[in-house]
Amino acid sequence: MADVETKPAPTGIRNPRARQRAVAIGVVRGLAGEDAGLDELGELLRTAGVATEARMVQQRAEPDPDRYFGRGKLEELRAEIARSGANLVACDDELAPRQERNLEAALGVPVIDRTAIILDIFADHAHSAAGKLQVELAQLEYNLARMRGLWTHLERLGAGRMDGGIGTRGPGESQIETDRRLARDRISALRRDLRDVERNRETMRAERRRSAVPTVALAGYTNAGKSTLLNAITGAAVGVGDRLFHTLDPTTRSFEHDGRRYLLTDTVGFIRKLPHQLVDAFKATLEETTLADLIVHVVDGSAPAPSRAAAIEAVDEVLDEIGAGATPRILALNKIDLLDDAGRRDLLVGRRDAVGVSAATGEGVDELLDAIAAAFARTLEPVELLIPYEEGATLNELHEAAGSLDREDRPEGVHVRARVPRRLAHRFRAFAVGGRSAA
Ligand SMILES: Nc1nc2c(ncn2[C@@H]2O[C@H](COP(=O)(O)OP(=O)(O)OP(=O)(O)O)[C@@H](O)[C@H]2O)c(=O)[nH]1
Ligand SMILES: [Mg+2]
Repeated sequence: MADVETKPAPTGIRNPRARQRAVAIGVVRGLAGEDAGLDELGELLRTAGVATEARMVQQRAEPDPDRYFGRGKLEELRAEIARSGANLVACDDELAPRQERNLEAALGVPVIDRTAIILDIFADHAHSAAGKLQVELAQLEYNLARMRGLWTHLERLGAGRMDGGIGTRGPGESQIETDRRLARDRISALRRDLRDVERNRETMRAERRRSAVPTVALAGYTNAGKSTLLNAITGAAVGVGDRLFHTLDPTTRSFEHDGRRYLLTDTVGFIRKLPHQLVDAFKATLEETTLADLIVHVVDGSAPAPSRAAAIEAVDEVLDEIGAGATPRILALNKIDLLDDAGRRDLLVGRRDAVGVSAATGEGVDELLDAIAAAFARTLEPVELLIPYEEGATLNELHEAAGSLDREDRPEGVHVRARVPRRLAHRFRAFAVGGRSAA
């Protein structure tokens, strides 16, 4: 050991070789010099392992269609890159291929957009086979659009490489066209594989539906604390992390409250300007949310009011988009352990649909469970049934569907008054007392 010189790890100085250093850029539409959007871009970059050296925003109605920024601002950006020593520009919006190309040409450093960063994080965080397929599909779709851009660009420059040789390429077909065809073939194959995954999941879901246990989905902005809340409520050990998009695959666990069993599902988080390629590729995952009886919308209650409102709005939008807009919903304002009394009051004032919780300390979790039970109860239909003794299976099913039963054993069978989920009530109609059920 003595003759091996071990260098101490550099402290305080970043390793310039390993680090990518970005200037974060964005367009602020409308008024307010607020750059909350770039805070989030900074978080995305941090999650992707990129340091943010500087930020630059331009206020304008819409980004420039050719270069994103206006010409003057572009000059400033070039100077900022030189000053800060950045080796990358990261844009808060998805760039059109043309914008990306023109920016790179004007700036002399690679330019990445918000969608590429999010896709990169998803690729890094995907562990399951399904997750990897979904991410690859989204990436290919994103790249295919860019390839097309590149292709027309090359054609215009007369650089499209013609290849009439033997092999897979047809005469006159350029390399880029071949690449595009391969990408399309791969996209078809991925969609096929995903349909198989979807079929498996559908079988599992059908089982869950048959089991009559109410399902609750946790939905919310990335990093809001959904997985931590799942763990707090069900005692699960789902991974939690202070980075964006930690969870990509859905996890379902059960819990009991007031004699009723529930299933609780944790799934992928949302973000503002969620890339449409991901919404498309993650359809199967997002469906977990659309099929729930109830959605608990988890919010980071410790975030500043404007970004909290923006996050709530973004989640509502995605829920609408995936067809879960009409599902009953509770707002769980999480991380209240980080707020003082005044902060908590401000958070909850005028919000009768919301519960303040801390998934970390367990505070408010019982109230949340009560709220879940109450919201669920509103979806229940009262039934009065007479179930013959030989219908043991039906009685078990009823137990699951209704939780506690008001039962009385009579000579001809079990007389029961209960409340069951509306979607299941039809199963018990055959045993209804006096035709229509009464409360
Ligand atoms: N102080 C505090 N921190 C919390 C609380 N709940 C979660 N966190 C922290 O917030 C971060 C994100 O938590 P997760 O549970 O991974 O969040 P998520 O919503 O599942 O995030 P994604 O899976 O990335 O969408 C982690 O660092 C948690 O430790 C809370 O009630 N209080
Ligand atoms: Mg999570």
